[in-house]
Order: sequence, then structure tokens, then C-alpha cells
Amino acid sequence: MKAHDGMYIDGAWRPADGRDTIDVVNPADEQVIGRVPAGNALDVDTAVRAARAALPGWAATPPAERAARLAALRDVLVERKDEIAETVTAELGSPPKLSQAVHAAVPIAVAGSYAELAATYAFEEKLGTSVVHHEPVGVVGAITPWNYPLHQIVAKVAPALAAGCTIVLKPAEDTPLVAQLFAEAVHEAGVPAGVFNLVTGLGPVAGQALAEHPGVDLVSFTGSTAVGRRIGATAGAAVKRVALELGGKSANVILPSADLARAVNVGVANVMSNSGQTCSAWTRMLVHRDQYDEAVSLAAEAAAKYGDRIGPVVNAKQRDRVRGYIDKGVAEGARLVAGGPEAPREQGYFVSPTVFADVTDEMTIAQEEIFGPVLSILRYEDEDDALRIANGTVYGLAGAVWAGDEAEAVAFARRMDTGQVDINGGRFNPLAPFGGYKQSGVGRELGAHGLAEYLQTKSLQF
Ligand code: TXE
Repeated sequence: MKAHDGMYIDGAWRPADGRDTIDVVNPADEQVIGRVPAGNALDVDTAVRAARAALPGWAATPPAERAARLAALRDVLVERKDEIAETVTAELGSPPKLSQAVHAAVPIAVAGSYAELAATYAFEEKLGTSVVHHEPVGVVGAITPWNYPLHQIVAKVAPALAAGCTIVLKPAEDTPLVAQLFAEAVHEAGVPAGVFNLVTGLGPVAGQALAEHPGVDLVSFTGSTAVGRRIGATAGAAVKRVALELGGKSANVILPSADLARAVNVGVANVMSNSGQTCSAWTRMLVHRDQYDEAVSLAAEAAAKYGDRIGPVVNAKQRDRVRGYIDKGVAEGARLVAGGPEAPREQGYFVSPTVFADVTDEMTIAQEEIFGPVLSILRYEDEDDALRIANGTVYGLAGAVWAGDEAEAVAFARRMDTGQVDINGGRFNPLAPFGGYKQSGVGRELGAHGLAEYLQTKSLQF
């Protein structure tokens, strides 16, 4: 695969200061497919300085022109859609169909939505006798994970560009190639030098240097709760803005009036898609005790059909982590009805689609984010019991409710402590805010709410 051996800083590919490199590995066959530089603190500093220097010019660029650059960026992503999908398949291991339909298509939709929002957003509003200006926060340090590698980048960079911020991106070390492709696209779209900068590197080195850099005004992070907590603490100590998109343990609540077979099948597909590496995945299925046995057999049957078609997980560490949770589920007394413990394969970081029945609320697999193709099915007695279980984790990112009638599902969803709920299946909407209640994070991404994260307000009093 094509890989740059430098960093994209101030509008050009420049040699890295650090001599270290990172091997990019295809998780399906464990072959090295590329090598990128591992940036150090000096590389981060060079990028932040470029972003600071470009800030006044980009912040003063009229929103209509920023919108035009975003529309051009969307167009380049459309032209290079196949290349994006192939790159994500190579470095993440996702099946080609998913790479096209989600990993390439969703960022294109999000870039398009921000091209429109930049043109139409009320950056200035009159409130009584005051005029309020919504101004860019400044230099953004964006740190992204590997699970939806391009989406996670675009969900931060597009609103930041729309707002008039400049950016330094540190993408995940497992998936830097699509980040390099994105930097090329930004360049082709005519975004001025220094507005967007890319530093590839390791989290504890380049990521940490970016999160701690005094020249960064806002850190936007998506990843593990452990790292997010530290980044939040660092930002708090420096009194700087921070946005955190962290883990989830979302509940899929199937009310007795729902179409059970559809709810179970869509629920299983939701967890297995992207090999379970989705922060909003509905990893806990909640079923009424009278329908429990039927739901379990439907779920077991659905999961068995997927096999290795779901693709591998991203690396050996994640595979071992997921397998560790499967072992724990067995040890704590949950009943395996699909998949389960297995020895590492000769090639590829595969984990079989796994379903646990008889999972109870206090089990580790019902509480902790597994981030693999593992579904837990829990039994509830009545609606209040379902709500207690649904709300009974430290997380609150997403969820789903199924019912025969939409109003019944909505009434339940309103009682859930979570940032997003899919009603009878739901569908992706790039304008709807996405983000967590409780320990799932701080702030929102996507749509106008996502744009607001990158703005600060100034009131002019008359
Ligand atoms: O995450 P990390 P990992 C969860 C999921 C998964 C677990 C571990 O449960 O199993 O996290 O994944 C950068 N300072 N999610 O280890 O380490 C790192 O380089 C600054 C949920 O891959 O948090 C990468 O760019 N940055 C999730 C990014 O943080 C640091 C998506 C995420 O990596 C850093 C991914 C540091 N000290 C994992 N250490 C979601 N919410 O979607 C690492 N990084």
C-alpha cells in the first residue's frame, strides 16, 4: 500500500524528526503492508506552530469560502471512494462491502453535511440588545482511534474546518494509511497550508505531546476511557476545552410488543458488524422472560451464520483482550450459545461471533466494554426491571428500543440515561448529535451540535 514517509505539515510532506517507524499490519493475514514515521514531541510542536500561524487567516476566511473547501473535500473523497475502502480493508481488516457502505460512505456524508452547515450556520446572532458572535476556539488537537478510521477523523476535522479552527491530527497507530490519504484529499481540496496538519505516531508519545501542548486550545479525543480520563485531567489542569468520546455498553431493549425475530436479527447484526468494534454497539440484549428462550435460539442461529465473514479484529492485543472477556463470561457462569473460547488461528486476528445467554447484570461481560463480536443476552421481569438493567452501567452512549408501537418505544427511550437511542432499528443521520451520558464522554459530534464544540461565544453589548 502507498505510504508517505513524512508528516503532512504546513501544506507539504516533510521528513519527521523522529527516526522511528510504525509497521502497518493487515489483521486478516498479519502481513506488513506499509510503514509510517512515528512522530515525536518535536514533530508535534512543528505541526502545532504551523496550525497557530494559519489560525488568523482561516478564522477570518468567510464561512462561504470555508464551506466551498469542505464541498471540494467531499468531492475528492467521493472520487477516491474505492481507494478509501481498499485502504480501510487492508489496515483494519473489514470486509470490502462494509468498507464501501460504511467506512467510505459515512465520512463522505459527514463532510457533505458540514459543507452545508458551514454555509448556513448562524455564526452571528442577535439576542435582545446584544450581538453574539460564535468564533473558532483556535487550534484543535484531534486524537482518533482505529475502529472507524476515516469517520473518526472526519467527525472532528470537518466541523473544526467549518468553525474556522486549525487542526493537528494524531490518528491511531493501527490505521495511519487512510489518515495519510485524507491529508492528500485535504490538500487536493485547496485547504490553505497549515490549516490541517497530520502527525502519525504512538499514543503515549505523539498523542500525549499533542494533548499536553500549550499551543492547543481544544483537545478532541475518541478512544478508551482510561486514556480519555487522563486527557480530561490534563485539559482540566490547563483550563482548556476538551471533547471526549469514550466507551459504551449499550442496551438493546426488546419490549414484549416488538417484532421479536426482527429485533433479535438486527440486534445481532449490529453487534457483529465491524467485528464488534463499535463504541455504540448494542452489546446487551434485554428480553422479557416469557420470550427469552425464543430470543436466545434466534440469536444463536443468527450469529452462527456470520462465521469469519465479519472479518478479524484489529490486532493481536485486541484479539487477546476479547478472548479474555469470553473466558471470563464462561468462568462467571454465563451460558455459551454461539462461538466461545478458541485457540489463536494460524493467520489473522479472528474471533468467532459469540453469544452468551443467562447473563446477569453484575457479570463482567454485562458491565465492561469488550469491543469484539460478543453479545450478552439478559432477562428482565417487567419494564421497570428492563430500565434498571439498561441504566445499570457506568456508560451511556447509545441504545435501542423495539416495540409494536413507536410511542411505546419513545416513552421507554426517554427514560434511558444515554445519548442516542434507535427506535425500532433507527438509521444513521449525519445531522443528529452523537455522544455520551455518564462516563461515555463529554461533548457531542456531528451536525450543528458537533460544530458548536469548536466555537466559543463572544457577546457584544449595546
Ligand atoms: O485505545 P486507545 P486502544 C476502547 C475499546 C478498546 C480499548 C482499547 O474498549 O478495546 O479502548 O483500544 C491514542 N495520550 N476504544 O488501546 O489507547 C492512540 O494512539 C494521548 C473505544 O486502541 O485509547 C489512539 O490514537 N493519546 C473507542 C487513540 O488514543 C493516546 C475506539 C485511541 O487509543 C495515549 C477505540 C496517550 N497517553 C478504542 N494513549 C471508541 N470510543 O470508539 C493512546 N493514545
